[in-house]
This record gives sequence, C-alpha cells and structure tokens, in this order.
Amino acid sequence: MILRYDAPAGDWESEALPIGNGDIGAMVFGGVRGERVQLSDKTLWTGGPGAEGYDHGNAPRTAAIAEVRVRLAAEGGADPQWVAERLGREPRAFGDQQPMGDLRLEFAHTGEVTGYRRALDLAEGVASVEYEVDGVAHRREYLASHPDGVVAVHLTGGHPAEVDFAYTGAVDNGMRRHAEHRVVADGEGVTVLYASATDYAPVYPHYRGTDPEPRVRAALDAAEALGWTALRERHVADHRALFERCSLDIGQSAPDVPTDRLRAAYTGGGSADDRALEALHFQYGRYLLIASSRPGGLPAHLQGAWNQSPTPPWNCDYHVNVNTQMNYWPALVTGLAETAEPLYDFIEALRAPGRVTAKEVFGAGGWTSTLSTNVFGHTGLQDWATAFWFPESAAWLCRHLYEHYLFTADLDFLRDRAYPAMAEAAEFWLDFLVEEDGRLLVSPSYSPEHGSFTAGAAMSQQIVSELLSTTYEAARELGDDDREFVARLADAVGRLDAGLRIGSWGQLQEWRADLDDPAGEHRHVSHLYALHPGDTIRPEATPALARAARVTLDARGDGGTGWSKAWKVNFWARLHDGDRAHRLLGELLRHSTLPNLLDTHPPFQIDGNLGATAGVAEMLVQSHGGLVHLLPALPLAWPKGSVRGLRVRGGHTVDIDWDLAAEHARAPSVRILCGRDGTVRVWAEWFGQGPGVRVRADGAPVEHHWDEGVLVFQGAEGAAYVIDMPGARS
Ligand code: FUC
Repeated sequence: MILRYDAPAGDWESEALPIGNGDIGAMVFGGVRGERVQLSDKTLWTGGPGAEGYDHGNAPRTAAIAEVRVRLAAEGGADPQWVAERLGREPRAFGDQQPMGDLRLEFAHTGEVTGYRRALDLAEGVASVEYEVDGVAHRREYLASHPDGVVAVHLTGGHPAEVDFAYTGAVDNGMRRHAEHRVVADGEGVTVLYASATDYAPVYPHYRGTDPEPRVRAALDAAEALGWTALRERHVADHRALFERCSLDIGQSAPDVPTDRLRAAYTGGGSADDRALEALHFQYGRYLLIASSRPGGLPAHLQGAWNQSPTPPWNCDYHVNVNTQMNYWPALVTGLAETAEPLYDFIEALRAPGRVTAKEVFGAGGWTSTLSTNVFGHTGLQDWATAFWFPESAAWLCRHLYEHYLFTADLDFLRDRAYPAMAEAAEFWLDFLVEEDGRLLVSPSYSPEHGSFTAGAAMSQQIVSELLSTTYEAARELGDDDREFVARLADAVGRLDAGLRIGSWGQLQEWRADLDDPAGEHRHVSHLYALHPGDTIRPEATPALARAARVTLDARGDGGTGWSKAWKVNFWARLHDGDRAHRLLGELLRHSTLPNLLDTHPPFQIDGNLGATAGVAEMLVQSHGGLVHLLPALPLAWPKGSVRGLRVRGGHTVDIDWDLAAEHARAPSVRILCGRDGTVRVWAEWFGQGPGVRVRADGAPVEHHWDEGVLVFQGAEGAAYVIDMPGARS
C-alpha cells in the first residue's frame, strides 16, 4: 500500500503527495535541491464575522417565496433566473479557505542525483524521499501527527543549508494565526518541526477562541522533547490503529512500476496491475479521510485538508448538495467512525445559525442550511441561479447522524446527538411544506444544479421523507413524550409525496411531472437519492423502482465529473450490478484521477476519492432492511479475494474470503463479529447454490434457521460466527 514515483513533484495538484493530521494539511513535493512543503490549516479562512458585511446570507424572503409558490402552482415551473432574482442574494464575506504558507528547505547539492524515489506509505502515514548525490545517501521522511499536533520532516544524509517558512494566506477578518518551525539536530540527522493554529472556534456568532501562539509553542516544545523516533512511533501507532481496521485483497501484488505509470497503464480490464491500482485507490480514500478529518477539528472540505490558493475553486468550502456528504460515505462502513466526528460537530454548530436562517429567510421554525457553507455558519442565501436553492441540505446532513446510530447501535448517540438535530430539522419541514391535492410538497424545489424550479422535485421529496420518517422512528425508539410533535411527524409522513414515480420511458422521474429528457446526461443524478445514499429503492424490496433507476442511469451514461462517477459506482452497487459498478470505477480511474491518485472534477476534489472508496465497500457488503447482504455486487474482474473489517448496520463487522474459480467450495467463507446481542439476518446469492450452509462459533455449530432464503441466528456481543458451505461445488 505505497504510492511511489521516480521524480520530484512539479505540480501541486496532480503530483505532490498529501499528508495531514486532520487540521494541518501538507503537500510534499520531494524536491532535491529545493524542497517545498506546502501547508494549510483548515481553520484559516477569510470572510465571516469581522469581515465587511457578513450576515450569514440571511435576508427576509417569505413574501417572495409565496410569490414563487403561486407561480409554480399556476404554471408548473419557473425559470431559475426569475427565481434567483426574487430569492437569491449575492453572498457577502462568505470567505475562502486559506493556505497557511510554504516551508522551504534548500540543499547545497551540486553533483548528479541518482536513485531518486518519492513515496507515500498509506499504512504508516509517512511520505519519504531518497536519493544519492555527491556520494552521500539522503533520506527524508515527512509526517503529520494527530496525537502531537505537528508536521515533522526528518532528514538523514545531510543538513539543509537553509530552512524557511513564508506565509501565503491573507485574512480580512481579524482572525489571528500563528505558524512556526523549528530545526532540531539529533543523533542521526535533523528534524524540522512545524505547527500552526488560529483563534478560530466553531461557535456562533463570533467564531473566535483562544490565542493560537501558546498552543503552537506548546506543541513544538512537546514534539521537540519527544524527539523524532518517539514522535514517529506515536504517529504510526495512531495512524495504524485506524488504517488497519479494514483491508482489501483482490489478488493484487505490489507492482514494480511507479504509481503514475500504473495509473496511466490502467485499462479496467482486470489484470493484476489493474487490481493493484483499484486496491490502492480504495485504501487511498481511507488514508485521505484519516489525514483530513480527525476528532476536534473541522470536516474535510472540497479538497480535504489541502489548499494552496488564496482563492481556491468554490472557496474550498462545504458544498452540502452532495460533496461534503460524499466525503463521509466511507467513514462508517470502512471502520473509520471517528473520522466522522468533525462532521457531527459541524452539523451541531450549524444549528444555531441555521435556526436564524429558518426564521428570517423562510419564516419557519427549526433549522436549515442551503447549497454550501463556510466555517462561520453561512446557512442563508446565495445567488448562483442554477444551484443556490437547496434547503434540503440540513436534512441530508442529518442522515449521517442517524446512520451513525444504525451502524453503531449507540443509543446514547441517538438520544444526545442525532435526535435533537434531526427533530429540529424536521420542525423546519413541518412548517415549510405546502399542501397540493392533499399531498405535502417541497416548494419551491430545485433538483440540484439541473432544475428547473418546480414544486416537489423527486430528490426534495425523497430527502424530506427520509428525514421525517427516520425522525419518527427515532422518536418512537427514544420514547419522545412530546406527543404533539410525534403526531405531526406521523401525519406528515403519511401525507408526504415520496418522490418516487416511474415515467413514460420507464425512467425514475426527476420531477413530479414527467419532464425527463432521455438524451440528458447531466452529472447530477439526484433523483436516485432513494437508491443511494437512501435505501427506499432496493432491488429485492422495490423491483419496479429499481428497474426505473437502471433505465435512468443507462440514459445518463457512464460519464460525468469525478464525484459523479464515484456516485455512480455506488448506484450500480446498490442495483447489485458488480460489473457496471466496476466499469464506473474504471471510468473514474482512467479519466478522473490524477497521477498522485487525487480525484479531479476537474479541478482536484476529494469527494471522488472518498465516494469511490465507499462504492467499493458497497460492492462487497450492504445492510438494509435488517439484512446483511454479502457480496451484493462482486464484479467478474475480482474472482478471488478477501476483505476484512467492513462494518454493517447493526454494529457488526464482516470479513469475507471468496474464490469463485476454486474447484471445491466455491462459496465464500464469511466471519461476522457481532457488535451486540440480537438476531442476525444474512443473505447471499450463493446460499441457494448447494447443500449445507454451516454456522459455527469457536468451531461449534450454531443453531440457525431459514426465513425465505435468509439465514437467521442469534448473535452474542463479541462472538465471531463463521458461515461457510464446505459442500459447495462449481
Ligand atoms: C457541486 C457540483 C459541482 C462541483 C461543486 C463543488 O455544485 O455540482 O460539479 O462539484 O459542487
């Protein structure tokens, strides 16, 4: 699990290698005579309180909303420009995420350089550079430590002639920032330590905390006292504890070519080198999430934790009409629940400003947010006509809180963290939905970035349905004694249009009216939300809708930008079409992946990396409707393999070994480690194949029964159950 190259990086976006400790992101170039380590700190932003005119995007719109609703009801639609003129508002002091600066190391090498190698070890979380020059072997290692809050570069073979740090980001809001480096000599070399912080705090309305300078000093003092060896050991232990929870073997072997060539030679045809790239890319997604999202910090933004520009694409913000959510799709299923903590804190922090937006902009209770947000609670309006309107984003974010509960079965989390945010987001919709022909609709509604404005676009209805019904389920589970609220929820769930319609050419409709263009190839396929990340459409439970989803996906095609292809991997996996999911993964790797394996929209966006990692997990295990579904979308290109440590809803961990070409026992062998006591229901296609599915724990048979082809047994927390079919034949 190593990315490696035989030349230094020239280009930041496509070649430099990312390391990060959640807060600080560093891009390593690996230059020989001049090394550049480009640094950013996720909390450093322009805009927000302290900058001229910041108002969270709030402006009264209730009268204008009423006007738009009347037009939508009368005419069935409205032009985005016309709506934006009434409802939009140019953002004021939204701000940009800022780079912190560059650490530059100069070396007095003169001779010819030989044996150059630049690498990133995903399992250790350490980047390295080695080469020989002037008869001396040089080696540098680079890490960003979460436990010790520093970036460290360790050099052996020769001291840098000069080490320098220069700020590159600028702030307009009075935010205090501090970054400092220190050069420490030790027995075997030199260590350059670096730390940064700002006085940002995620607290409405001021978003300011304590002086950063003492925190930076303290981190550097502590790291210096530890010394390189201990610092490295602590970092690797911390990183490995997360990284090693999940492993994937699809028959890859470490190829003997640099990663950029491996990617360039990738065909998607299932060769051993192709599989090596696929497995590496899967783990790279997990690596990137660990490096860009750690407890106590901000969530991963559009570029994770990495940014070199004072005016980055889309402000390096939190787009919550798909991108931020996609960043967290792999977290739970691949055993990285901790990396989602920043998202949960972020959602929590959006409630206070989101409450003001709900009231002032929409004239409703509860809380909401729109298209995208910054770190200062910009939950209000923007003016990009074909995207700005997306009040469903808060509800979509809440899905992540409820999913955390489903995956961990942690009732305290549901009570204390998920439910309060969900219930308050639900309150917004109970106030804001409109009634038409006895059905409750979202109006105005805009299918993300595709439109046009209508009432009741499919995605809007699907998201709000999901929020209201999961909130209702949670209310019942927790015994919420606010009877009036629970009754309002139940009533709304019953009257809400579900946003699931099959249209004239067999497609799943994107809008309430049958307006879909069979030739349209728009990258957003938002109306399949109910297929993924939602779970209302399931081939076994709703076959007609699943067929319609397939028709829609076929029409939209296999193209799109990076994140769009990553989403399609997930869609096809949910349709149980492993070969098609694999084909989309291939599209992503061939056309939307840079030499350093970062996803490109273009430009670089981290969502495609993280979305694809989630998609591969979806190909191997799914868990809906109280079932663990094994290998739901295994492609022919992966006939033999194993996966360890995938998590499923219910709190269990799943390991699978498969070898579909084996003469005997073609059926995979599965191990389920139970996270809690209770009934475990398991389904796999091969169960129907032959005699004698066995379930054993500690080698002893476990009592089980069959319920319409589903294997059912009682699991005990902490016990491991092995399921196999020794009698199976090809
Ligand atoms: C959404 C997408 C765009 C881009 C932006 C950051 O608006 O539709 O393609 O990814 O986010």
